[in-house]
Amino acid sequence: MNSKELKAREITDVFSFQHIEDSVDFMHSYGTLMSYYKCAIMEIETKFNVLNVEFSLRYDRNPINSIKTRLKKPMSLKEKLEKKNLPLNLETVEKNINDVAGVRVVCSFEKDVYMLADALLKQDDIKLVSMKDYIANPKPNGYRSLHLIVEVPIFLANEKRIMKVEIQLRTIAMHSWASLEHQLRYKKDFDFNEYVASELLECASLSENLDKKMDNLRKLLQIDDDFE
Ligand code: 0O2
Repeated sequence: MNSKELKAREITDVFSFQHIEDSVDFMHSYGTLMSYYKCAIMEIETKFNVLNVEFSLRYDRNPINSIKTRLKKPMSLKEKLEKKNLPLNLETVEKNINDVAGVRVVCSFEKDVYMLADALLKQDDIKLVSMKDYIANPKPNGYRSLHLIVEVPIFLANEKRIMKVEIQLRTIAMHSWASLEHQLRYKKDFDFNEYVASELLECASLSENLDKKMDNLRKLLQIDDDFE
């Protein structure tokens, strides 16, 4: 099976069909909706790349270390709808799942997280749907990041569509903690016990200290101090 066939199999396995014609129609609608989300991801990614270029011209450093994007997998969509007790169809996906399209921006300093979020939210085609500041208020397990759900327009040949995108902004230290914690949490046959959880919490506090120390160095070296 090639990768296209594998993807089609994944979708038909998750969304079950009684008739083959239903599945053909559905695959088309699913592909179309996902392509809209991909366009929204491209819009947001470009906006961050533009901000990165502007900032590096002005201050000779990059606030963005890396950008990663993803579309939520069919199985994750199904699980999320089940958790919300909602029927599994494309209308409920578009209406109720805010993170079908995801953009993760890894920043150099904590200050950059807020600077980039502010600069994006000031743009007149972006509408903030919700914000969760897990940097100011970390999750009990130690997770830190700034989460935004935004609406962004995409312009097609004959229509304009407003799409939702989840943006996660975090520093390199926050990202390294979250990536490793995620790996451990989903590791098969691994006993995620209280000891592991408390060690991870301590690592989260070390990572927070690292961000603070790095920020102190940035201030000491007066790097882009004048940026408002
Ligand atoms: P994936 O594969 O990363 O997409 P909601 O979307 O509002 O219904 P929730 O859980 O309230 O659900 O959203 P929240 O708190 O904003 O977090 C959603 C995403 O943040 C997760 O996506 C993770 O990417 C990340 N995240 C949140 N908490 C943690 C954590 O404790 N550890 C790590 N490593 N990441 C976290 P998904 O859907 O879980 O998966």
